[in-house]
Amino acid sequence: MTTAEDCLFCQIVAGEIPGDVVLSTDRVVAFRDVAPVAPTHVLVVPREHASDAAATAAADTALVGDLVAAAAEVAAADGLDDYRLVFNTGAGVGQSVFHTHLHVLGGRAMTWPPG
Ligand code: DGP
Repeated sequence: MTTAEDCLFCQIVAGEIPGDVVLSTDRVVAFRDVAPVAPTHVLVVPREHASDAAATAAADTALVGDLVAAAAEVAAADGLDDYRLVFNTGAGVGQSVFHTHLHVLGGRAMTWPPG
């Protein structure tokens, strides 16, 4: 289990590892994904460490709303009317970093369902 001490995204939030930060508040930080899969691919993360969105919700329900509100700001700043928000939850569906993060994806056509 990833703890705050050995967490990559905690280190980006703390400025210990460089990140292309596009939004920062007292509660959340948003930075561009290092391996973008769309023209806009931003990760919105809570400053407070939790392993996934459900754990964040259990600890601080309003913080999930803060993530979504920040995602909307990020999308608007990139000129997006249409965008996709994704919380991967669990390795089985592709979660690879175990610090809650909301993917903001946009700038190209997308299909549904996802792969
Ligand atoms: P997920 O697969 O849902 O856990 O998404 C993790 C995302 O994190 C993935 O799209 C790649 C991104 N990522 C991994 N390492 C780094 C990093 O060091 N910096 C940035 N900006 N993104 C990273």
